[in-house]
Amino acid sequence: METRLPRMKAALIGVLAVGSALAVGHLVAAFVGIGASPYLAVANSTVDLSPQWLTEFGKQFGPEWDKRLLFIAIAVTIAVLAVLAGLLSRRSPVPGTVIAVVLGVVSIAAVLFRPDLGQLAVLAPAASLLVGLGVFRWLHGLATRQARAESADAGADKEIDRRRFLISSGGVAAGVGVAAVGGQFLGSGGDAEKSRRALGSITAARRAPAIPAGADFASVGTPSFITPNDRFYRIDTALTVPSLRAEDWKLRIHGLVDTEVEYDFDDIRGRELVERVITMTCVSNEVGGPYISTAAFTGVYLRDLLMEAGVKPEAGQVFATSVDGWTTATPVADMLSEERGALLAIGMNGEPLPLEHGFPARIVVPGLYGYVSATKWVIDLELIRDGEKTFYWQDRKWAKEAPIKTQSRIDAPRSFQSFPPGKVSIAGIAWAQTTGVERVEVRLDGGQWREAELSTEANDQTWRMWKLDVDLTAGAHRAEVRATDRSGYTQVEERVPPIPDGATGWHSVNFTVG
Ligand SMILES: Nc1nc2c(c(=O)[nH]1)N[C@H]1C(S)=C(S)[C@@H](COP(=O)(O)O)O[C@H]1N2
Ligand SMILES: [Mo]
Repeated sequence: METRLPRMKAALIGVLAVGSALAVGHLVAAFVGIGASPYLAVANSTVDLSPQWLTEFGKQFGPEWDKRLLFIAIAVTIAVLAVLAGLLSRRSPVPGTVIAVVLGVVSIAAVLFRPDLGQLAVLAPAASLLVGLGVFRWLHGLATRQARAESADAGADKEIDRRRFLISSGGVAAGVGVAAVGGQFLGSGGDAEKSRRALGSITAARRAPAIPAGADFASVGTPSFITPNDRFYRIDTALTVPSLRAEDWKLRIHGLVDTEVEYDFDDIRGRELVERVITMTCVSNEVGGPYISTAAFTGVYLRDLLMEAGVKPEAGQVFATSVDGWTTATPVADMLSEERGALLAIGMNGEPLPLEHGFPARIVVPGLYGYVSATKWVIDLELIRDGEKTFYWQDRKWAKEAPIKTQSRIDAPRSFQSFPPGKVSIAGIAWAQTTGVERVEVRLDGGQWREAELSTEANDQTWRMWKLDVDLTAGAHRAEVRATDRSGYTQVEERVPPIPDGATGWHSVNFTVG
């Protein structure tokens, strides 16, 4: 007589088999590169292969949330597949076996295509496949035996088989938890963090001028002039922070150069380090958005490194690659410009770069949005002809070149804040990197533009704070802001979205008095 597993049990077997496959893969990945975890590899490939609209849809949840949502969506998809695989295998283990092999091959392929993983990394999805298959066949066998005993009504055997299945599946579930947590713990950037701590502080021989007194209006609600490292905005496509030790880091400069050069961390640290205070901005910042921060970066001029290699005249762009395979390209002229002073940075606010901000080394180019310049975990610079290759966000319809647009934001009041009648301080930030902010104007309830007081300027590569004290009657009010830079350009009212090369429009805030 034909035996069929009960639905619940069949589904459970599917989930446990897939769960153990992913958990063991994650654990093995902790030793061969956490990115080889089949779960993370599939997630990373999903990010890289996502259609444009999905990427943009995800981004509106913010960089932390879109990652979390992606992890959840992938987990749910995998769980559904696991249940289906289980249900399809009620009569015979063949369908589940086939699905396991297919999933295994897909994750092996996903890992092989990650540019940041070595050969050994294949061990993780391979272990995953073997364990997944093993657990599936084993639990399926136990459950089938039990089902047979039940249909034959074999008294005591039935009870033994039932217990055996329960204990085995409980054991598998516990093992899944231990392996997943263990992998997460062992694989979470421990070596890189140790290497970072061993470096101590990073001090520049040529310090940036001290931040002038009155550079911010933090007392009335603007950000502090320097953003502390743990509050600096973070944007990247990395689902797990690349873990690279300073000892293992190398930067290669090649392509259209006279001589290819390679630097290790000591080469860079041993040079005369310079410190520059720079405001970084993300192109995906909406008008009024949070993706802007300022730090004192320490490093060496990229210009010096590029000159050592000798840039050939036909080179038009510097194509940069990070250890996790993310790429960008920056016009050679911007990298070589002395006024701009693009850096290969190894320090941020006196410390080595935090892991999330590109440890051991990143690029910072004042005046250009991060996606066309600020490669974190950078390991390779190739001089190419203009347009010879396309880079990560260019392939996703963002502009090839993207200087930062002059912008301003109201930080106080917050939207929908209410005040007692009397004096209200309106305050915020404005930025026009490499040009400098000339003037900021505020308009209340659609009235006359009034010039705001500007904070003391640190340099033309950083933001500038502004404030205006106003007396307002009771009721609802609306404040708008616009900045003018030293080229004479005044922000236009017309709103354009961030894609393809940065948002425009006036930021406004509604609040009430009374
Ligand atoms: N390797 C890598 N570097 C990257 C990115 C990335 O996704 N991967 N994102 C870029 C973008 S879009 C921005 S705005 C800046 C953000 O740098 P931060 O996270 O240190 O603020 O890094 C840039 N460098
Ligand atoms: Mo960005």
